[in-house]
Amino acid sequence: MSSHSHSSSWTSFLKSIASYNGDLSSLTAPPFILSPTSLVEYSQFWGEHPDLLIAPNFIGDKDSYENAANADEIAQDRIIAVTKWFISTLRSQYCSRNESLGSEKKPLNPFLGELFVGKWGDEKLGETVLLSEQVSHHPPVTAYAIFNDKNNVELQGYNGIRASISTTSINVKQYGHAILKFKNLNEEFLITLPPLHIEGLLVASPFVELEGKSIIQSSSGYISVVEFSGRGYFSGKKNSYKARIFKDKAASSNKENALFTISGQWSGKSQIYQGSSTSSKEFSEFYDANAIEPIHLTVKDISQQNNLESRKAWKKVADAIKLGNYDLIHREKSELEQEQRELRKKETESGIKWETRFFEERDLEDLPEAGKKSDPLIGLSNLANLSRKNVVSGTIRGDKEDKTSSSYIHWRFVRENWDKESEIVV
Ligand code: HCR
Repeated sequence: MSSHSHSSSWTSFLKSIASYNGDLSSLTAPPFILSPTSLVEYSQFWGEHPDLLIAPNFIGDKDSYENAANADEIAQDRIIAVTKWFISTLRSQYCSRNESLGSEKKPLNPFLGELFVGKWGDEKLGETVLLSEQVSHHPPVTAYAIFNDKNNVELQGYNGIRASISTTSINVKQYGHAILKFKNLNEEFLITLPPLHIEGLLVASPFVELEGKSIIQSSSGYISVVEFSGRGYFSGKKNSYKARIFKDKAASSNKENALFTISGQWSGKSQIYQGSSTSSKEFSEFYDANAIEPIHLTVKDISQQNNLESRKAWKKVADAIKLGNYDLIHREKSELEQEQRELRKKETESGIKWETRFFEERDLEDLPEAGKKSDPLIGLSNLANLSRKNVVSGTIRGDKEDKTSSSYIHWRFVRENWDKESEIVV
């Protein structure tokens, strides 16, 4: 911490955290901990390794897979490739503020309808497009789709968070999930989002550590169980993880059944071992997060953006944050928030609800009979024995959370809406 004023404003922030009411966005944080970036931008982190995202598409093909004697091998290679892509997203998702801004920061709280769009170009792979939209303001929920039409690959998902405070950390549970479809292969994957906590609060240098699990369930049956831990649990190193690949959910009940075990740091190096043990000397390097830099997407210049696009809408606030001018930040933010309140008021008065642009809510309990199986979560959550309700991501079917919640509503991408979009361009 550099100055006395920093230290006193941080102390008042810590005190405000102590009386936290459940809504992280309502916390008034000192300017030096504010990020000039809105949370709606964070969806880009899923796509910063487009080659790894698309790689499984080139492992076998639909016909060879369905008829092949080596079908098992193909399915294993694909889930390993999806696990590698998933691990590759984590450094951007959870470390990028520390790397570029010196510590984790408090992102701007997106307004309803806020958009962040862009694309990754690649001569061989073709264009990969990101559409990210704030589909709910309270509670905050961001939905996104990342697709590459040349290869028929589509990732879609949504996320929201619920936080609680303990004496030394902020504990965050994620809601939502991602679904990765390889349409050429007729294979899809469900990915659950891990819990996390924020450490380093007492020394004003917050950083994220992941905990718990992420599950990657393939429609082939194969499952990858990724377990996270911090300093001292598996290896004494921060950002540790172990991913075990099993033939199916039943096999995953015994760790000894792991066909492959991957172990290391998601923000550094990890190795892959055959079988369930990591003590063998025979392993190969799996992924090195520091050796492969993320590829940032291209975003239009602000002068060409629509008023709903994040960087245009937040420009004045972001500039004030960069200046560290608290009064200006407060003024500019209040202006934007006031506009939003007025919009909502007008909508209530006219009885017209805000319509989300690229995503819609789908009630999985209420799908037309013929389409019951039409949502990927139904089959994939069955295979993984996960709840299909809108509960903490990765909740096991029959757990307390699953029993007490009654909502089966999830956000889904409506591709046709993008196809007929005329105002927003990437
Ligand atoms: C918890 C967090 C907001 C949510 C961010 C999420 C979970 C959003 C979805 C992304 O896919 C992954 C992701 C990464 C971020 O690490 C996570 C943020 C970390 C901090 C931020 C809090 C709201 C900020 C609290 C204020 C602190 C810094 C004192």
